[in-house]
Amino acid sequence: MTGFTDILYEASGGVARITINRPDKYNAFRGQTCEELITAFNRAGWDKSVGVIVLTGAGDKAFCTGGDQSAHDGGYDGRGLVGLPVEDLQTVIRDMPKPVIARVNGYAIGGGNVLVTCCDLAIASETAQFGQVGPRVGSVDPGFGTALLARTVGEKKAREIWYLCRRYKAQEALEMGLVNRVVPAAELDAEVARWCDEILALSPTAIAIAKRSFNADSESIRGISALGMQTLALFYETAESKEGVNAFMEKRKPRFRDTGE
Ligand code: 2NE
Repeated sequence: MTGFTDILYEASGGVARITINRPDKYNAFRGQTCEELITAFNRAGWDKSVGVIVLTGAGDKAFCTGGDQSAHDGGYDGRGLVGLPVEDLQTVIRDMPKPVIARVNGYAIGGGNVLVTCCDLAIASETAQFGQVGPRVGSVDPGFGTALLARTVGEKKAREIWYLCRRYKAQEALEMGLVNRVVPAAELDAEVARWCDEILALSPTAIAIAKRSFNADSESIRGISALGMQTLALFYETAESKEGVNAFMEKRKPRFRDTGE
């Protein structure tokens, strides 16, 4: 499919592959990236020749590092409550009636970590790293980023991830249930292809019903997300939040407690 600037799209052999193509930004997404991803997911999701969707990032450094901090001045650059239709992107991944596999080739940080959480399955390279940075950069993904993460890795672990903002190696992500499999980087594509082939041999309708039933059980989180993003838009206007963005861009430690918020 042509017409994209921030992503790559290809579909063949029953598999649609969607690649965030901003390696110089560690595959961080801006408003445009989210819009293109939503378009690509809708295309793949309703293409009857496609049985599995693979989401990944270009290069070997990053899967996705969340919102592009260089496009974020308290509001990012597009539509949606915070200038990124990120809640729509998370929703479309869940709404596609076929499995979405995260092929995690590097950092899955911030909103990138949330995308892994929203994908049905995740296969990671040994070099991948996972984590949240929101409270370090004056942000938070309140909804699928918190509540669905808690369902995935457990309440205590999810709270640790958000409250301490540590980085976790691929093996740790496997142990906490955030990913399904970890393989050496050189074997990542072959492993993803094996999982796709196994899925493609099965009944697509049975899988679609299974996916919708898993989603139905956690659907209330969509409402938490809408409420949370509305709140986040207000938080982005504060000195405390702006201090986080500025500190990241200036490569220094944030001084949140000096902002008087
Ligand atoms: C990804 C990570 C952990 C990598 O750390 P390190 O030490 O290996 O590299 P460095 O130097 O921090 O980053 C390498 C280059 O990538 C850029 C950096 O600015 C740097 O650029 P140069 O100095 O080489 O020019 N880079 C990395 N991530 C970026 C980003 N997200 N936006 C723009 N440039 C980015 C480390 O870089 C890190 O922790 N990144 C911060 C990630 C971050 O703040 N993400 C946004 C969180 S908020 C969010 O995602 C969100 C949401 O979930 C829901 C709604 C709205 C926003």
